[in-house]
Amino acid sequence: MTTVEQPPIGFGRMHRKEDARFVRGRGTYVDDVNLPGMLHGAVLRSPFAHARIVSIDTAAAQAHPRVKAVITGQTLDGLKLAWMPTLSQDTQAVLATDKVRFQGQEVAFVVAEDRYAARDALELIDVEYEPLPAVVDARRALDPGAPVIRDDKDGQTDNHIFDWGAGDEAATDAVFASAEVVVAQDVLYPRVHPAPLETCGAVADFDAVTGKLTMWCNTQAPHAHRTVYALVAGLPEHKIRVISPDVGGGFGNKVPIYPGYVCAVVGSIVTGKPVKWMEDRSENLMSTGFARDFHMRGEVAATRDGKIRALRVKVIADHGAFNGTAQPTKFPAGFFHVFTGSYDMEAAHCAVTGVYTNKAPGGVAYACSFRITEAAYLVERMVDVLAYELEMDPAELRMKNLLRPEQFPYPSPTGWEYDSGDYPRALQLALDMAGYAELRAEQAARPPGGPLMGIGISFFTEAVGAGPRKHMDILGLGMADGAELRVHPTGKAVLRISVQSQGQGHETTYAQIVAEELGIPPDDVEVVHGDTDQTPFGLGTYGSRSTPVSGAATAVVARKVRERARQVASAMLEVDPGDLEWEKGRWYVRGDQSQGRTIQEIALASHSSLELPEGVEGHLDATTVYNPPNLTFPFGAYVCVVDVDPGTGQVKVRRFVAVDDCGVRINPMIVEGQVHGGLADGIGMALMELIAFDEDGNCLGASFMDYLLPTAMECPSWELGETVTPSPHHPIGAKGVGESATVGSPAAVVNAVLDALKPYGVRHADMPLTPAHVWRAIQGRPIRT
Ligand code: PCD
Repeated sequence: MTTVEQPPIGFGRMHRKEDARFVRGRGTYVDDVNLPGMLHGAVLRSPFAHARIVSIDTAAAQAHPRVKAVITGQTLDGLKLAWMPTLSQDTQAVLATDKVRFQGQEVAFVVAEDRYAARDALELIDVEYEPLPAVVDARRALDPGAPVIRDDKDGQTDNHIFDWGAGDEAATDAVFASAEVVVAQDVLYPRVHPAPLETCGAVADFDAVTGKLTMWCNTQAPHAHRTVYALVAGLPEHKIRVISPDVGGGFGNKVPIYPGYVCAVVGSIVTGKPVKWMEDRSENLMSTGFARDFHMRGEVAATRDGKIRALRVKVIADHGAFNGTAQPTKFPAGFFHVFTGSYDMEAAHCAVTGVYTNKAPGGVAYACSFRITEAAYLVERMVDVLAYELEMDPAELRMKNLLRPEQFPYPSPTGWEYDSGDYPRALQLALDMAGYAELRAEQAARPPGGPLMGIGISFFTEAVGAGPRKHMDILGLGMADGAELRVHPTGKAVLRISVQSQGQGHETTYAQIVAEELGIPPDDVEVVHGDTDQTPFGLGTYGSRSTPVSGAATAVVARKVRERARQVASAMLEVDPGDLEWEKGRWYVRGDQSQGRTIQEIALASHSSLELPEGVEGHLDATTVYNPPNLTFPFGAYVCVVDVDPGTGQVKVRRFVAVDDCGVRINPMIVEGQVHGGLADGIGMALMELIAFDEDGNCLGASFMDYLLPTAMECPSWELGETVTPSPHHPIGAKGVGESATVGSPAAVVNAVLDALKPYGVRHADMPLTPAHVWRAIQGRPIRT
């Protein structure tokens, strides 16, 4: 148990300010928004994965006494809204006009007086489909003769989306050609879903008199959404207000713009009333942004004594029916090219081919800064596969190859510059905490044929904080973020930021950054976010970018205010500004500590009749836009211990040691909470979670009965450790951490299970390692999903 006494004036453990409303059930989520006269929308979805639409008959639904409007693709076509842009510069059907391309695709939208009537009326819509063969396996999508999914696109004659690569292919091939040892392994990162507890939804309210659209929507990126609506609908931005209220988890699922949002807007325009649309659980799992679905073939070249020389990987990326991934434009495979991970090597190359399949669009960065989870998993699996082949201890193999502290800033073979790190120290700490030698001794003492135990290690490096405007934009919007800080006369402050909390505790940590810089207690700093009318422009919260970008903006804007305060203090104390020294919360005269003014006194004076020097404006406020010079590179070392019952294949996670380094921690308690959540996520993906399809493209996992989420039952009591290697370019030395554990933990769990299965000669098996899957692997029949 953590005890928290006084809230710190700055960094430190502090209970989350927002919890006062959350634990009392007083949060305001989008489904809590109820406007006078509000109507309810529901989406009719395709039962087929691939079918031509022959006809849609909406007459019976229109005749339903409580129905106000029925909208189809044809209605939208007339408004030029049947298709919308995706965040990857593809197009996506809002409501299908010609064909349906995945099971669960949006076909029609009913607006009714209540949500039950809206749902009932869906059943009155008669759609005639002509089923087509479906492409379900991404590895078959480019086969000659495979049905072409996107025949709506001019010039698209197959299911190919992009080819993309990074690294030096020739140099890599040359190392492979001369390597003593080469191992190759097919590794699948299966399709999983972020599955936030709160599903996606919106309330659209178009005011025909003022021409203003107000959109309550649980988006992770309110400003980016507003700009896209402006571009699509031709409305000026000041006539659109996006309000993202309290959000019940995002995890990347709430980054894209979904057809339901656009339908709610159209519904409001058509009916003249506010329209609410909330999806249910199955809709969320079936049709909104899934994650991963990367088919990878990794190869590692090494010396016989275990020095890794090169890494090479080919990927088939399944993007579903519309390319709806979200990542900086230049990088269609996201940041997958950090796949060399934490290791020193001569060369590396990755080649990624993106394909369409008849599955829901997505590939969102689920707790993953754009495909880093896939990359970290691949390299950590490959290192264990190499250890298996060389019969080396996986900890020793990692120690031998980890980047050394003196190599930072480290230019990676695929173009990154890792900012800072001390990797061996983090791994050693994790091994010590776990008691690695004793665990290996326990394992060695086990009699053959009995219960199995395995020890799995993973070491990860992330690249978070997208990103420098020079390299990074989404739909042409640079990834810089604004911040505004205003100190009231009484010394209380309001901070306005562009990023959007979904449970991370921004209202607390951003107040703590201001507190650290200005000495104003965090309880006196109000953090305003999630409303485009009230906050400066910025690209939102995902890819653990808030601390690296917006956290930096907050520190910078607070420092600007501190400088303004210095000018005011100099007028108050009648000394030169250069003769003032800062201590937290106060400017004082150098050499005479007793002569000083607190930030609160200065705030009042700045609003008073005090005469200020030439060129110094009154009031205590500032704005800034922060364009990060580089990403931040958090890292960590994880050790997982599992027990496996060879009779049933049941895996139990006995222990999990996680050492994370995210640079300076603003609120260590929040950081630990973030890590706990991510570790649970990792256990879920490693052992339980899979969005599966049959060969016709029917989605088999569209409920929590099939799509299993981890609970406390599956999780051990986490053992956390930390090292602190500040980011040299971040104003407060912080790196992002929100996704670290989700990125790092799946490989530790999988490596542990495969370590346990070693006596059976199993080198690799794909996630999720369900009991059936593990049992089959033991029988020598590993299955591919
Ligand atoms: N921190 C501190 N320190 C440091 C770092 C950090 O303190 N060094 C903290 C902050 O402030 C915050 C948190 O922690 O509060 C986090 O952060 P970051 O890392 O920066 O992150 P952000 O941006 O804020 O967030 C985001 C993330 C993500 S991305 C995800 S997935 C997830 C995470 O976050 N999600 C979530 N976490 C979480 N939590 C919760 N509760 N919920 C949610 O939803 Mo993506 O891309 O979207 O997929």
